[in-house]
Amino acid sequence: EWQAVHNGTGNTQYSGQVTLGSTPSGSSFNLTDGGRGNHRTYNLNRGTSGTGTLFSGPDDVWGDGQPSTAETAGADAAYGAGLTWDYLKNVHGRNGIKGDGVGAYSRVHYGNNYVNAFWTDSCFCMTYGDGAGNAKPLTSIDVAAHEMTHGLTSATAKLVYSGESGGLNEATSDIFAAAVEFHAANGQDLGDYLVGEKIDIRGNGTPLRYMDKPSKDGSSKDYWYSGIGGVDVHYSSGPANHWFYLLSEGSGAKTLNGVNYDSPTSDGLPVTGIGREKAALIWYKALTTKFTSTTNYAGARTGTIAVATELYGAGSPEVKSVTDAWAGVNVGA
Ligand code: ASN
Ligand code: ZN
Repeated sequence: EWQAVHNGTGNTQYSGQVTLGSTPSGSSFNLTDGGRGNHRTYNLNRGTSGTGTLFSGPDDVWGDGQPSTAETAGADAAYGAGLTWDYLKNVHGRNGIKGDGVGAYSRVHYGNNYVNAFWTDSCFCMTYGDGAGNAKPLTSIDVAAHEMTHGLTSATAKLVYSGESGGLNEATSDIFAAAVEFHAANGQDLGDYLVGEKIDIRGNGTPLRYMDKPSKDGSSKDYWYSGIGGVDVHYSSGPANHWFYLLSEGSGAKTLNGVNYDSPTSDGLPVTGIGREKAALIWYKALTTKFTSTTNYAGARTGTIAVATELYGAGSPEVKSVTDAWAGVNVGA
């Protein structure tokens, strides 16, 4: 099927000047990305329901980089959604969240002083607040990828959003948030294993979450323990986020793109990293071919070892690292 693809210019808050897919309509343009399943970006203008209005205008230039200009959050959200679409397609061969080529939509300027973002299955859409106080608009690349990945999880493993499966659901969103950010590296954002480092959601300059040592946030768990299913899913995600870091980069201190990491293991034994591309491929294949709605940490270990065995062979260094990384977060045989 032939589809016209048209590009405009976005002036974003977090990524500078970028190319955005847009659609000509009469003498105007709107923020519908024809090259990415007609993903649309809407302005809620502080409302909390419906879609508000599709961003449109005469010049095909979206935003000016300033958060006070309404289009800017739209440009950032559209860019993050496009990068996530491209990541799924180019890295995993997946055509959209459901694999059917159909785009979702984004809504920005949700409510007043709203310091969160969220995915909603029923509208197949993601929504962003503008932040409050020091907290900036939540439209950074990693937050966009995190929210869109909730749609991917809902379309695949359907990990129930409570207990250990809920922690794995949250970790899946953080893992692909990091993977998209690294894949998108564009000079301003070289990628990191932090979540929300650009939005100052805590107001003190620290990230929302740390994948190398999740407890750095004061709440997340570094290691699995029996009973972890009883904590908030944004904290029980810790061991899986930590597993992804260990598998990607290996254990111990490391500096990457100017960020210092410090990844200890629960057993004190070293883990050899296999690189984030292989680690993300293993998680993606486990999510889409092994995990079910009730997969827990033990099941995630079994599923990822099975995938690594299929991809790289029994006894491969990759299988050893996957196994060692789980042991490093206290998930054993
Ligand atoms: N921003 C949060 C998240 O995506 C919203 C929530 O708690 N579901 O995890
Ligand atoms: Zn989430």
